[in-house]
Amino acid sequence: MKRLNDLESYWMPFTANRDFKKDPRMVVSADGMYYKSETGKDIMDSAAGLWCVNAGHNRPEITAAISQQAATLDFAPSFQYGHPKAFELASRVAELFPLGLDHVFFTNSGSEAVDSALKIALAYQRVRGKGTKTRLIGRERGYHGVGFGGISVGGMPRNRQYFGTLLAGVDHMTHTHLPEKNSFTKGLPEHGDYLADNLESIVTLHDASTIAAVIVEPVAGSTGVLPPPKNYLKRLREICDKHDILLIFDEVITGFGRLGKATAAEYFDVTPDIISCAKAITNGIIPMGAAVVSNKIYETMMDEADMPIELFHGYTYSGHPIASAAGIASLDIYRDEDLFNKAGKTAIYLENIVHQLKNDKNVIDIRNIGMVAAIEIAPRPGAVGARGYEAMKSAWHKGLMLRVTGDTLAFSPPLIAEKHDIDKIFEIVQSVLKELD
Ligand code: PXG
Repeated sequence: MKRLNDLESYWMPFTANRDFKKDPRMVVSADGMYYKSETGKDIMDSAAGLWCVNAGHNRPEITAAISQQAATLDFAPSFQYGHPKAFELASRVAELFPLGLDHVFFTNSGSEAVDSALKIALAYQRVRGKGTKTRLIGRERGYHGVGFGGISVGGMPRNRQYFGTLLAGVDHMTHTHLPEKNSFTKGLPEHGDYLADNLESIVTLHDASTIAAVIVEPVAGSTGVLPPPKNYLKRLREICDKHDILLIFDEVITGFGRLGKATAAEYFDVTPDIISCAKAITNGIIPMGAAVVSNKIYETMMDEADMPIELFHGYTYSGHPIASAAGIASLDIYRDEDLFNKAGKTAIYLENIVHQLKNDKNVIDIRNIGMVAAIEIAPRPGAVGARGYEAMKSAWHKGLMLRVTGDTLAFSPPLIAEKHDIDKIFEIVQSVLKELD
């Protein structure tokens, strides 16, 4: 007979299922900077959930907004009908995001936000009479979620290798990771802005008349935290402008304060044509994402579309009332607590503390920007990722939830983190590193 609640029924995402189920790491509640494990142990959250719980866990203002919304309007059809909260949240997001990016297309995740951004880029090119512009350009080591669009423009080999031929007409720029020149840089690497010129080579190869858009993470996250070389993003913007190519920033991680500003676009003073975002838009409490598009794109679609429905795209849950309520409540907290500025200040402390681990065992690089940092440890010969995985398991037993990608330990604490929280995270990390063989 099948056991109820055995661990086998749930096929966990991006997880070593077999190993997890032998020794589960289970959390049952959360508050502020901490989870509580099944056994009642406090577990410090060094990753803001999965880079999303920017205001910390269990914020009563957000839970109240959700329950009130659920009791008032639990669902509203998103096609051909509206409800006020989705419009309100869209205006609030537009206000926070760069000037000229004033239109918000809601999705339910970052993957959908990326796919929506790519589709909007293609539709825009077609509607304005540039229908040959169909190619999409991503970058090696990019992560843009797990939809077919996202893995096609993405540059993480394992996320692509089992999934067939993917989208046609995609090319990739080279990544910007230059450890031999830039290791242990605090903040933005000095070297590598010239790598933006790789886009010029791609344009020469395919011709600009075939390219719709370029998509990059302003700071690559999932691949192991790669801040862009100084000036790289500005150069990318210039090349896109020169060739009439749209620039998409995937800000699923960087959006809503992670770098100490509302967006990475603001932080780097580079305005893309579309921003995909998700995660912290609702403080992670309810799934939501968005593609935030320029006035030029939106107005072209509204003015030139040859059908009453200007864009044949959308989701049952686009702008869901409860997600919208959670989003508004989250943005209220970010504003009322001046959380993005606080993050900018704590980031300086984080930079200092994380780089103090430079001489610890196996550490081969440390990178940081805003409230994001990474410690890269040397792979064990013949077993890439093994040390990272063991570090994650060991940290759990020491009371720390640690995000690991390969042999890189990635840190993105909630933006409410105080100095003593940062101290505690890295005390635990140091003791993990000490014991790791
Ligand atoms: N774009 C970027 C830049 C992301 O980081 C997605 C798209 C996809 O979002 P969804 O909501 O579909 O998962 C992401 C997601 C990690 C980690 O620790 C990163 C993500 C998700 C889970 C774990 O590296 N990023």
